[in-house]
Amino acid sequence: MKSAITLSQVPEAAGGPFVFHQSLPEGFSAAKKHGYDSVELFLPGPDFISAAKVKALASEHDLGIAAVGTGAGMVKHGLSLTDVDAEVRRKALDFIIQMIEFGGLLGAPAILGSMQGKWGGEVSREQALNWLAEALRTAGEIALKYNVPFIYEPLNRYETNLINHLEEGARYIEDNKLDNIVLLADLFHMNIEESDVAEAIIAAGKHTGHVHFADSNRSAMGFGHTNTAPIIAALKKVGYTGHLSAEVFPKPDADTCAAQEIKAIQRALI
Ligand code: LER
Ligand code: MN
Repeated sequence: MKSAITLSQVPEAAGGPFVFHQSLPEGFSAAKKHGYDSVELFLPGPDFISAAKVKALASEHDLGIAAVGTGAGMVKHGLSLTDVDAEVRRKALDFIIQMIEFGGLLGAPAILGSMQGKWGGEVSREQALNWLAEALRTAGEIALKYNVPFIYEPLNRYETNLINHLEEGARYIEDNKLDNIVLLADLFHMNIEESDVAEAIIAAGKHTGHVHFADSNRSAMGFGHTNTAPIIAALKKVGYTGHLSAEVFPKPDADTCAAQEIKAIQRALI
């Protein structure tokens, strides 16, 4: 398993669980200084910076790109794949496709988190899950052209009412015969929803493709009360070899947080 840390360039997400918010050159250099293998990027959109410039930064700092988030489509533009309005759904999918293509040029998968939206009002749960499956089918096909998967993230109940559990996500992928879709095990969401995080990872089996390595309070691992040993054992048991990525609050400050998280990742992987 490898380590990653989040770099955000989205002012609307300033209070969110992203560690470094300064310019990308400064963020890459901070990630390297702390000893991370890779960075995870949270950008305003696909045109914020060229993939070539990001590639140059990655190679200058000898860092990988673990993944690119798509949440700006929701926080900046209010786009969701399960919106009642077909035009909003179309724009949401278009935004996601462009982020897949941007990430694809970097060899990095894109993540679907908050842009999955919610069901309610005129939209039934069944309808929303059908729209989501259609969008995931398209996303998986496009990502395949770049030889990367597309990452679907079950979120806690306060952020979505679609899929809140990892195993539910695995069944959904299988029942809808979705190819090239992997799950994101965000340990913060799982701490809220799962009765046992390690067992949930084992139940989801081969489907986990990315991990947000956050403690119970969404601070750096070790600043909350998560017991990492059974979780790491579960990830090893299902053959997970991807990133443990620091999508956490920069508390008490970004540098202390980054230092704590890399220490926790290195200890967990011994
Ligand atoms: C995104 O990775 C995530 O975990 C969400 O909570 C953001 O809203
Ligand atoms: Mn997450």
